[in-house]
Amino acid sequence: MNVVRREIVLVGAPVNDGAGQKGCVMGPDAYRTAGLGETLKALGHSVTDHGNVRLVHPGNVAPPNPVLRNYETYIGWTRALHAKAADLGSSPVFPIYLGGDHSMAAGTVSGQARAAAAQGRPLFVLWLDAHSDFHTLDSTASGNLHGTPLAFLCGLSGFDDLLGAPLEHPVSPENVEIMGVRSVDDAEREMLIGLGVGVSDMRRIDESGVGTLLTPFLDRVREANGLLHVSLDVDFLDPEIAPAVGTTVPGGATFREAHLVMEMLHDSGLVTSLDLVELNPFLDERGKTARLMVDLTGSLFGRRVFDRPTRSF
Ligand SMILES: [Mn+2]
Repeated sequence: MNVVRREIVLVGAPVNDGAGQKGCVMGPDAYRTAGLGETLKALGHSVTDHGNVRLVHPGNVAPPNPVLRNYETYIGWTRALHAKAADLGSSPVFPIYLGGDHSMAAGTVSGQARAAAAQGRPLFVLWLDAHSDFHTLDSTASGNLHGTPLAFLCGLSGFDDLLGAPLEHPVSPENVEIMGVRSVDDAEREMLIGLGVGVSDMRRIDESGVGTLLTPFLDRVREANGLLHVSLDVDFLDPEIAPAVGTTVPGGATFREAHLVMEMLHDSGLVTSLDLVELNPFLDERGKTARLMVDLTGSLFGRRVFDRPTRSF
């Protein structure tokens, strides 16, 4: 096995207030229980667990839209995770952020983007998800803030409370590829098209295959000497194989499609940081989804899927 040894840092982000239901708070410990660290060590990498990041309370901030739920903790988590990611991004480690609902990516990705800018390199983002998470604070109808981080990260307006100032280093919308989507609201669709965000929905995956869709994106990252952040939402996967998520949408990525994405990402050598988000262990079936997410992470770090003994539960 030819694996480049990486210095991996695990960072727990027990964020739950962006989601519509409870359970993601247990995500980081479910990954630890499912053997994420051991899996990565067995592949020859070094692994350090930094434990869980703690929420920073921002004080009283009035939400700009009355429908928004837990606005203050969105701000608090964004600031705490931004600081952590900006710090880790400036050192030669590979951070894996263990979520936590997807609102955490407002902090992790903006922090990585800050660190990338300090190195003079563009940050690219691969967003593997059933949803585009591209609502603004005005356009969201549910008020669940895990539907907004990608709009914030692309520099859309209205998010200045999150870091207390306008986002200094937004991700260029054309450097974002959303893959696996099958549930997009009209307001999001308009903004995605208008800004030129790359979207590979499930129909395009059905028609072309993930390999054909992923290759040109990876080529662009390489040509730009970019850094690549991958944000993997459990609901990217088909709910048959990954039931532990509060926002299941039928018709998601299959076992092999998901592993192929991870294997291609590994072979590219381009990925520099990773979020594992939206795992809700309360909805899992005997750890099945947590183990699948760990296995997929293993593929991203060099494991090949070959025969394995049948598991007995
Ligand atoms: Mn998501």
